[in-house]
Amino acid sequence: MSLTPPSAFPPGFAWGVATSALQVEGAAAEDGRGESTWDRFAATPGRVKGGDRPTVACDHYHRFPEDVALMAALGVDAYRFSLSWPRLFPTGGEARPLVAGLDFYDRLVDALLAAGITPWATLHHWDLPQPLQDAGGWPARSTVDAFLRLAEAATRRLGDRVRHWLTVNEPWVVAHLGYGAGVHAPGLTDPRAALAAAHHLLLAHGRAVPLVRAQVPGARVGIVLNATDVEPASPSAADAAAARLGDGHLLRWFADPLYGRGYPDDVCADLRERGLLPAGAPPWLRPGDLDDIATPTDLLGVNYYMRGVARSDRVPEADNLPRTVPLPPPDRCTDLGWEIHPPGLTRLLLRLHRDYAPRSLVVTENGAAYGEGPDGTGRVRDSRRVAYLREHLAACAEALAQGVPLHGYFHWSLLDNFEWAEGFSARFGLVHVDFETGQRRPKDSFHAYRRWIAAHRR
Ligand code: IFM
Repeated sequence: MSLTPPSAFPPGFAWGVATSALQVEGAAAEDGRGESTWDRFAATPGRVKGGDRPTVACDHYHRFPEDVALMAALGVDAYRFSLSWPRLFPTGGEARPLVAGLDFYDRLVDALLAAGITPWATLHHWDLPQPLQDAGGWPARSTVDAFLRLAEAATRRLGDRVRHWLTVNEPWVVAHLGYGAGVHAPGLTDPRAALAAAHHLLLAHGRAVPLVRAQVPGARVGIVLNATDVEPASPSAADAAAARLGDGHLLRWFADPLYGRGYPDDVCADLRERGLLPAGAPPWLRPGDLDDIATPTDLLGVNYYMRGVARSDRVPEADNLPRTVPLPPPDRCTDLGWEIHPPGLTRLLLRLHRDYAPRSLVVTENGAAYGEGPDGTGRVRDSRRVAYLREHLAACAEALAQGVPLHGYFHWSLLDNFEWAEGFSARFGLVHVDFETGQRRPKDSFHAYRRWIAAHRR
């Protein structure tokens, strides 16, 4: 499968797969678990494709031993999973976590360790307890304190065995798709609330970092950002400005404060122009917040899926230069229409290394939605995912060759799962899941990744 030599990846490089609690666990009403914003959102007609609900999902809550065995067969070093917030704190407001919820993660972690797989835990991968949302959700500062109780409880119980902790997954998505665009839970369309949510997600991250370190000997802690390399559609000045601003909203708004630079001036100016920020300090920014957000971390997680191309809407189309970045042909898009562009991953990693110099970079997610199912023999021939995987692993190797301190790659996802507003229709797994029976079938890409890992592990 590969022309990339084993020496391209350093010894100790973490080969992994990723999932998140809401997307795979199911067992929505078991052992005292509370309702999350995604349970409520999915139960609301018209919000999730096909009316799909995550109530059972992949039933990972019960089938995790089988899933750990699959990971062992795949040969991964690491499994990135998330903790279900409402499984630990059903309302988010309890003083103590639910023992049954912690017991589940205990069993999962022990099974992983017994299989020689390193657990990487994400504290918040979008399943906010609904009562916390009813009290204001991420736009409310009180949610930060509730998150710190989650971080404290999780690291206290698991910190003797879990060293790798990721605080928040993709704050841009939580804030802007959930509170701005309304296409994710909780489904609000208030861009000012989205900005407050983004700030509180960053603050929650920054304040959790010392707390994790205090409880976890030798902790490796960081945050996960979704990012892409935004290219201008043409060489025009207007498209260059659009690309710069697009990158500002998507990446710099998060990475700049995380690395001690505060919120970027050009994005603040754009938000003021659009009436979304006041002339003075934003109402959600308090003294000391930016210092907390900039607490140094051990690693930066990057989720990369597709290329971003910016075309200015500030000049009439007729006055702009012709596009030099053509629209992608269908065979360079996944089933969700996301453009496949592996060089963008190399460029993104190089750029993060150059501009922010994180101690370590990890690709915490990368993958593609393709719908292939079992053929008459039960085999799942997902050759498009095999190609996607190979091309992106080669892009990682290229970044390493150019000096990026990249220390891991986690494929999204181990299993087909509940893909948020797309429901079960978008399949990202290396393993096919029959959502009627729960049956797992490793796809061709599973075997391709297994061979790649065996060939490249040092
Ligand atoms: O499924 C999601 C995941 O939960 C967060 N990152 C992107 C994936 C694919 O959309």
